[in-house]
Amino acid sequence: MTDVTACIERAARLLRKSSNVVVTTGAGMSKESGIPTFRDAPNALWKDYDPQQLATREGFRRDPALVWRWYADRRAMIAGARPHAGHMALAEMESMFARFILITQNIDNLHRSAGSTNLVELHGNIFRFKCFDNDHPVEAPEAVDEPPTCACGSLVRPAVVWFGEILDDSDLARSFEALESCHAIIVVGTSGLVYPAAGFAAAARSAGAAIVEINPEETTLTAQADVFVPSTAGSALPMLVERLRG
Ligand code: BJW
Repeated sequence: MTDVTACIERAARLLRKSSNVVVTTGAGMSKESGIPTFRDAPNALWKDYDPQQLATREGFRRDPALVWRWYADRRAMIAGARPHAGHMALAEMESMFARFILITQNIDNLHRSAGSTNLVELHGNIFRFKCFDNDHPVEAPEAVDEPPTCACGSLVRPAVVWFGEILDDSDLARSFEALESCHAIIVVGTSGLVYPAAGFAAAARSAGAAIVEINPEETTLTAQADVFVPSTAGSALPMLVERLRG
């Protein structure tokens, strides 16, 4: 029996005792769909740019066309991606527990495409748009090289959450209500560096929940996890669902 199989079995045992489960996912969840993680080496075209500078209001103010093109390139790449077996496993998991919520930091729509419905997209969605000054929702604009203009005169931007921006109140309320009552939290494919998501496992733990982490690399969370599964989302999640079905 491999270590991973033993870890999956331990995770399944914990989850069988739980009727209220939170799953939280980060960029590693989408890696096997061909989408690079946020902190992976960037592709050649963007190697001279720091995502932490581009994904900010200051970055957009400084050079709106540059930030617009960065998102347009990423959107084109994401549009060609499909959910993998791990996304499908999480969609199936939704019906296995009396209460279940999936809180993703990903903006790529893949959980929705896989069929997850009780979903919080904490950092927004790259296929939605709003204006920079007033947050007016804007219909998906034509593919253009420069940000278009909203009816109010403000430039249009992707409806994602940049560094330093406040997250949506109702998304946060739904998330913390679930975290404060869950029996177990499964943390998949996040480096745990960006708040508030980086604090979710600790919030769930303070309320008495068990922590399962799935990641091929150890993270800042690993030492606190009850079970660490050293594997990828696309491999570990289908195995876990299989064990839960059995
Ligand atoms: C695999 C795998 C496989 C690989 N399978 N796994 C408290 C303390 C300090 C600072 C702050 C704080 N509270 C707030 C802040 C400021 C800031 C923050 O956290 N800064 C940190 C850098 C320190 N947070 C914010 O600004 C947030 N706003 C906020 O809190 O407002 C109130 C406030 C503001 C200011 C001060 C205080 C309070 C907003 C955060 C918005 C983040 N937005 C981004 C961009 C979204 C749009 C876009 O994509 O362009 O969201 S940043 C980026 O990081 C993106 C991601 O969702 C996010 C997290 O990254 P993630 O998902 O963890 O990806 P990676 O790449 O880091 O990790 C991938 C992992 O996958 C790795 O572990 C791999 O090993 C693993 N992996 N293959 C499974 N196959």
